[in-house]
Amino acid sequence: MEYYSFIHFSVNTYTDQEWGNGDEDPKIFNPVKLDCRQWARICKEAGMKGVILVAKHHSGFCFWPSKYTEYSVKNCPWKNGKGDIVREMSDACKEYGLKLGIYLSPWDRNSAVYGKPEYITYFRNQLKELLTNYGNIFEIWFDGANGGSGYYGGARETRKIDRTTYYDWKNTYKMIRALQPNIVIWNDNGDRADLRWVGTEAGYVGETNWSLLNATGDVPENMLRYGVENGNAWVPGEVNTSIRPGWFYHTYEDSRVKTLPQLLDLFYNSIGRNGTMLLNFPIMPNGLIHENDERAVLQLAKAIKETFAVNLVSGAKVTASNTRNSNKNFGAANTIDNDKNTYWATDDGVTNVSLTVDFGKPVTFNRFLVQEYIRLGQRVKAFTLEAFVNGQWQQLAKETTIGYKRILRFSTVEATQLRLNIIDSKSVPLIANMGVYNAPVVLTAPAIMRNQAGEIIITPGDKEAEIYYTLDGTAPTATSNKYTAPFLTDGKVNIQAIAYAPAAGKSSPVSNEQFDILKKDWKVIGIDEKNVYNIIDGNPNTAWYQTKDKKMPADIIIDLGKEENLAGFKYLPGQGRTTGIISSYKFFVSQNNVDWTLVSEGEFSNIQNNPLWQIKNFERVKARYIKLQALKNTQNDQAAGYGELDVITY
Ligand code: FUL
Repeated sequence: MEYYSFIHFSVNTYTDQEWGNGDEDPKIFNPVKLDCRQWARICKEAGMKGVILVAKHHSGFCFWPSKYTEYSVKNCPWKNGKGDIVREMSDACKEYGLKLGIYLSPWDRNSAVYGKPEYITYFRNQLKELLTNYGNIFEIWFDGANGGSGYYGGARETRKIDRTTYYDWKNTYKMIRALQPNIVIWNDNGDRADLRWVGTEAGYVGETNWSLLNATGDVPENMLRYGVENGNAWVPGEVNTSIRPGWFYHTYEDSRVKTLPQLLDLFYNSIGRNGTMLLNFPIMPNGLIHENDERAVLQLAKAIKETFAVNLVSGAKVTASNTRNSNKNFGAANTIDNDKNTYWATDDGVTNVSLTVDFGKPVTFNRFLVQEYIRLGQRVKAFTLEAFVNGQWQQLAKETTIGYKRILRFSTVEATQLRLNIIDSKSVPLIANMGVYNAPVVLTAPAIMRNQAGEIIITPGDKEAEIYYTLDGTAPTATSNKYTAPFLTDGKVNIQAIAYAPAAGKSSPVSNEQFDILKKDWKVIGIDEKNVYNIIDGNPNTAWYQTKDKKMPADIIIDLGKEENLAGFKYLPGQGRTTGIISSYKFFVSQNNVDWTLVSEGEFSNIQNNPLWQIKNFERVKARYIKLQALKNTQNDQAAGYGELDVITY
């Protein structure tokens, strides 16, 4: 189970919230196109092995007709209250050959008895339903989140519990294991479970990653991230993250689905670091996974497939500097026989040892995969990787743990031999499998920005890609200007760029950016904060927000340094947050920063759902100063934020 999905969907999908409060009317839950087969098909095509369905999130709303509450699909319009999403998911998983897991939130903001002992009975009853009626469940997920406040049957108060003792996990675990002997328990609430959180939802685990923790005691963040070398409990790390910023669906995140380079980072930083990868799909109100999410995850699947299609060690010769009892059963060849159950081992006490792969000819590669024979524990503490290039050994990597699987990325080399040096190991190292691959260059359209100084910076999705660009409006090819470092430009620039993989002779789609006048001499007036220059630094990922005490209308005034011929302006809201997105504005110009002329006013339509560049043209006018006045934001509060502000000149 290296790779599986999360499915987040509930009543709060319909209120556009990340957490439901427990008082959402079940009548809002009406996913008219709900199709668990679509979810399962996408997971299967993505190469996943299973699905963890959020059967009940913090709102308390149940996806199955539980006998123990009315707050469920029983009382929603979908299928006239006769539906059961857990059943449909379980059937779809069977059809697509996927395993089913369940997320059941311990925190329940609907339940009147939450916080009291009776709730534990309620919780266990629900667990029993889920673990009895839907076949084999491979994993059960107990979220640790508890924000305190909630509806709680109408009490509308804050209820605090001690999450280490309240749920009496010991007895709950007993019940779970009796009902589902093969289940894996994930729990962020106290008693040690079978899998651990890695301390972040950002999609990575430590490069050093021990699959061990201590069976008792606290687990501070560094233990979550790196595990515990000498821990006495087997608790591997599971990397959970969402394909979008949020766990639940929000239209305004349609343009923020993780890109292929981001998803590849996630893959290498989870599965590639001895972790599992649990990737979330938020479900839309209509009951489907959005096409952007599907496209992204299938692109990842394709990239993984292409990368690992040909293992370059097959046909190579492997030798070891030491082999246990010089016995062939523990021979080096076991590491390339494609069988995870055979392994190479050394004599007792030999923990500094190497394994050399001789390709017999020059081979080009940029990925190395290695696996320990994990049934006998995780052992390797330090290793290096070297390639024999032009008659010399060259170090490619210096690392710590391996574990079940470790995958290293490095710049492409051409070498005749490869050497894995185990430097230190807790005990005799046992290596079950090795792989050497040549990943194709990822060809996504490069990102182009121009900073305030006027430097053009082009970043490819894969640092091995070459970049070519044009400034004359023609389509770039591999014979255009080659980009090697940021370069200065002045005035209006129309730039087009491609990423190019020379070996494959393939190029990415074209990126195109048009920059207007240089902002080098621009000054933000009246705001004495360095970060305010994030507004004009050309980087969409840096933003500035008006201070909390600032009320609407909130102004930003910029001195352009000299009189300019203005014909419009552009506004990009902050990309990192959903607050401070200006929706209603006035735009003024001035020659002297005293007398202002209104040149444009109106709204930025649909900016909450699609927080992209807003372009407003106005009658030509000459001016030195510009003022963007925020009148309203999408949340009807006083916050005003800016990712970028720019002008259009004639
Ligand atoms: C968190 C929850 O609060 C989120 O809503 C989400 O379910 C995530 C997987 O875990 O702790």
